[in-house]
Amino acid sequence: MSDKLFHIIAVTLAVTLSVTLLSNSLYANEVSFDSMDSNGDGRISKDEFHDTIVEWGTFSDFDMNSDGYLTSEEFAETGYNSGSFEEWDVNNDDQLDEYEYYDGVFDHYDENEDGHWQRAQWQDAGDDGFWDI
Ligand SMILES: [Ca+2]
Ligand SMILES: [Ca+2]
Ligand SMILES: [Ca+2]
Repeated sequence: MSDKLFHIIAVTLAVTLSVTLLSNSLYANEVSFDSMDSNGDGRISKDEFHDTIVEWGTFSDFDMNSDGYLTSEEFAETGYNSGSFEEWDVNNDDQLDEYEYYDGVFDHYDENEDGHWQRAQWQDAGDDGFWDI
């Protein structure tokens, strides 16, 4: 193998490797349990969830007319049980604001109702595609 060819192969491998590492770390920053658990106690409180999720903004994906609220029609697109809409609409104005929506999502997966997500509950949200943002 010529030195030049070897050089080209080495550079190609190095670039491929760094792109792979970079994309993995970006992915990890966006959706890892640990990055969300900002106080590192091994569980995610509702506040920790809110702090991160508001920045990611999955809400806006469903707020089709971008008025800051989900109607029952917009909510139907989220894939959650349509019966949840009234339950999540805490102030009964027939629409969900961002906090009502995220509170509803959080409580939906907080199956042991301790106000925190353990790792398995975070994973359940992932299994439902919640982190596919
Ligand atoms: Ca925590
Ligand atoms: Ca809307
Ligand atoms: Ca409401």
